[in-house]
Amino acid sequence: MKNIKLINGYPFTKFSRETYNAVEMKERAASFYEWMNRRRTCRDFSDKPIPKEVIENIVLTASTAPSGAHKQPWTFCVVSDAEIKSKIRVEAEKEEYESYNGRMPEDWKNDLLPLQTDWKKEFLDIAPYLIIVFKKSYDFDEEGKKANTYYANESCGLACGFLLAAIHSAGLVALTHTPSPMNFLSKILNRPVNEKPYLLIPVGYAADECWVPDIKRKELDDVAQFY
Ligand code: IYR
Repeated sequence: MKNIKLINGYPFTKFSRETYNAVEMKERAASFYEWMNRRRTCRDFSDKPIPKEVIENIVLTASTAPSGAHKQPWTFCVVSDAEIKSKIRVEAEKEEYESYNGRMPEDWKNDLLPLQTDWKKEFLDIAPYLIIVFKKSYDFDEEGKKANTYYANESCGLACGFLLAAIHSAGLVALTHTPSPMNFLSKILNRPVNEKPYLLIPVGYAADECWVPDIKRKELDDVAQFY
């Protein structure tokens, strides 16, 4: 039976987990870093199908992320329907065309040159799944009354991090795509007023031939200060 005790009337369950000795811990931390450092953002997807169950577990993993007051202020819209994907591509490309041809300042476009991105987003049709993450700035309770969420931005960022790690762990690739503005996603997916589009993430196998920018990641000294 589950070990439950009440603290001020609220149920708590006893938490325990395995620990590792220093040697094992060093080895696990190093190999996890090595594994995560192999993750790359990909723009060339295969259309090869993925079992739905895999996507379900990826979304469940994302939803294990910590969130403000445990409100889990997110909805993951999972799109595999070709017609909806195509609608999303048309609208995303409209916005991206405007962004690349006027809205984005020159220095921004220059910073993107090493990544060779442009307004064309064919991956939105090709990737077998698009996961569109919606952020709930507030929620509705069972009676339909407004209910608060907290740190929805931070919470969704954490959930997306977990999502990307889960995708990587399954041997799949993703792209954190940020069409801007992205309110067209609320319309196409018919989302309620309390949800705002947060990130659009195509998921799939990398294409047989997939090239990614030859970028380097910052050294520890450049990203950390030890006190
Ligand atoms: N939203 C555009 C532009 C873009 C912006 C950043 I910052 C990137 O790291 C990559 C692309 C797009 O998705 O193409």
